[in-house]
Amino acid sequence: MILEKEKNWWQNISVYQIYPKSFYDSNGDGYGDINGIREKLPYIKSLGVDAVWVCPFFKSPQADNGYDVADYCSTDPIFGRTEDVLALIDECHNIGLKFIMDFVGNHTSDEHEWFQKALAGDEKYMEYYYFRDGKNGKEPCNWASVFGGSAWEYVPSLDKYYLHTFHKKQPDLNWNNKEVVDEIISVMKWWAEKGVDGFRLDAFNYLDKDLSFPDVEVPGGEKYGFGSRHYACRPLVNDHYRRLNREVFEPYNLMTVAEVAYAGADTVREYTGKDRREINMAYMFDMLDFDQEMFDKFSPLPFNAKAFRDCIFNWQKELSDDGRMALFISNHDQPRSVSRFGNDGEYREKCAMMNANTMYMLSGTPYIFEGEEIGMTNLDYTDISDFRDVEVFNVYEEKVIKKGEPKEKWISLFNRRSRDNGRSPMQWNSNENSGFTKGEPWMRVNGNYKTINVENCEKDEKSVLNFYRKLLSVRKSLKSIQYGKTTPFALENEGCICYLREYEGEITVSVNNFTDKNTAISLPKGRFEVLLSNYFDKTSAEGEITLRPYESITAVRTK
Ligand code: TEU
Repeated sequence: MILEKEKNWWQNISVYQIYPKSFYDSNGDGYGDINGIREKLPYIKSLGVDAVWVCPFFKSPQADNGYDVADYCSTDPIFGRTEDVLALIDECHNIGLKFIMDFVGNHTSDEHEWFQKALAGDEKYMEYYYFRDGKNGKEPCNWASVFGGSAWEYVPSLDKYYLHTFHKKQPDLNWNNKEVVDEIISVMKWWAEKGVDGFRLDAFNYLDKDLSFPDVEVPGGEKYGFGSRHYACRPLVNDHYRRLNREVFEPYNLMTVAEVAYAGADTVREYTGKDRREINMAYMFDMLDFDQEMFDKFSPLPFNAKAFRDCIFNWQKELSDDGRMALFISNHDQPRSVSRFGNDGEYREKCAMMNANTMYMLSGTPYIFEGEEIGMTNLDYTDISDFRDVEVFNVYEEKVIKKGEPKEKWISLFNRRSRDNGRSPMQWNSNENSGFTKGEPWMRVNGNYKTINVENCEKDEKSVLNFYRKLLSVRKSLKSIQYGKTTPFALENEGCICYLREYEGEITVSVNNFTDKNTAISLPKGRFEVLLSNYFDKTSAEGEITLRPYESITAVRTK
């Protein structure tokens, strides 16, 4: 029986996201692992977060770093054993952390037993995936995979194609087949019984496909087009959420957060609305997509604080009455936020703190990604052999090898925009390989690790790390931040992001200058006590104040 007070335990939490391969290697094989996470739990706890979200650690050929699952109920040997996972879950609970598991349900690996049986022509298992005949000797339709190239792969022995929204080693599961949903439910229950406290649902808004598989328009010269409107946020997704909620999420009192690319506000309110009983919160991407040409991460636009702010404030407004969103500035698919939304040179530390103060004082649930709390930056790689991500390799093949575009241009774009920026090893100290491993790291450590690392941050009261700790404790102490309404102000300053949070008379402001110039802004009426400041000198503020370059404060009204 779940006690009333235990329900909605997830409402005011903050989460720390771990990419296990890059977090901490406990056995010297060059890969981060489950026991490595366990060793670092005291560090994670010291941040003041309430839960960890651990990216996939299941048996996998690692074509997409574990997002290609070959067996949902066993652990890949590079990460350890399932006993280690269970010990990690226990240890999390012992020190008061919840454990959120990454659940990859849109696809399996092509090495999963189900797909292997399908390839062998077993009709039952062919129905677990989308196998279709070709059209005029070509793919069933012209959809592109998220990682580039066609979304269909031909299987000569069956003379059929199968759909893969992502990598060709990630065939999409057919959620129109009830047996597939039953299988997923039993796997989810298996983990719930083992003690996981919640699921991060990977690409779950892609579960319903337009089964007529229509061709889409393609930009001039390209062979494949972006079919997302035929597979993202379609109606059956709600039905799936409701069934999973009824049979797994509610009975086990689990927290759920689903990735929902391309979702509009109505859809997010549907998924996460209080009375809908679907999922608890949505993890949308708009706030990270505003600095690129439509759908093309490798066509970056210069950072524009106003565009960032408009997007943030729009979502705060849309979800002010109902629905809940994840708040994040980085993850394992994204460039490092300090390099992206600020200045990672002279002002690196100030900007890392400012980004956090901008995002995590909003309404929603903070998700802090490993390394962000010490201000880790984008990569400094010089050769394609340094990279590890399949998306990078596909794009490199297409642009440099096939089209002959300059290699230097693409390496520099990868250092700015690729997913690998979020995946280089965690920088623990200034020892060899940043203290991440005693062996050969699976991916090269960023060359700046001697300066940017946890150990250095621990020694400095004014470090990014200590700012994060303070921020999380301030967030917890203020009802206005947890429950309040968000109202923007000082909108005339287009380089600033300033807002007020208000709840039962408590008023808090978050004020952030995203420019390298002094900027005057007017605070709302009253006198404010400064609780957080990335210049560490202001104690109170009132009326018109001048913000220094990248200055950022959170302050609560005292009268
Ligand atoms: O990502 C799904 C997704 O739609 C994107 O974040 C995508 O990875 C990105 O746009 C490509 O540039 C999830 C995981 O977070 C990601 O790591 C996996 O590769 C993907 O699903 C497939 O499982």
